[in-house]
Amino acid sequence: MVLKLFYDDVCPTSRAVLLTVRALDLAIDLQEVNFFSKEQNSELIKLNPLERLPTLVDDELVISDGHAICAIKQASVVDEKLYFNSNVLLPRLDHLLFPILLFGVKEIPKEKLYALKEGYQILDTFLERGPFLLGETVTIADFCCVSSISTSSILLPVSSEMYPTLFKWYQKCKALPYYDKANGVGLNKADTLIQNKLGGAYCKIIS
Ligand SMILES: N[C@@H](CCC(=O)N[C@@H](CS)C(=O)NCC(=O)O)C(=O)O
Repeated sequence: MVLKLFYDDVCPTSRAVLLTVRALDLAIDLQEVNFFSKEQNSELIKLNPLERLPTLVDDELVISDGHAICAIKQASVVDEKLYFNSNVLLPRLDHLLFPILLFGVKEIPKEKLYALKEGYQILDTFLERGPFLLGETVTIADFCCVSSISTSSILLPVSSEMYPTLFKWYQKCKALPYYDKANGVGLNKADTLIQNKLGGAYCKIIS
């Protein structure tokens, strides 16, 4: 049976899965779902009561975590960096973005920005042995982290002076042949969405 993926490319973890799908050239049935009206997709709700995106269906198996979906197709040596993304980068990004996207908040508290900067700093250190997170070859750990970092860079651009290694890695990820299709398109949508939510309050923060 062909794998089926429910996703919204506005969401970073959906894009991490799209990067994995494109890199491995997997045959997959892509089902785009709007995150803001996902409850209208009865098939998704039936399969996944958590209503989480992304959700992958592989015959009887339903997986509703982007990191776990990526890992189905790649060995578990990357686990540590995946957990760094799911336990450090993503929650810090969510704490910043969700109030803006869902509750009309237009100001970014200093402490939340500090937490995100700390995430950038840790990743910058992780990448010292680069060029990718696990060395010479790009892995799903890079896909998961770049989908988060690219989203957070909408609010906090990756400074080449403060995070030189992270900056170089981000440029390298952006140069991957499938990057634009798998991550760039949804990222632009996320950028527009955030700008609309912030309205006049929108400004890039120069760290
Ligand atoms: N740990 C999950 C996080 C996924 C996640 O938070 N997805 C959001 C969209 S960006 C979602 O579907 N949230 C459901 C909700 O808030 O109702 C993963 O790695 O896939």
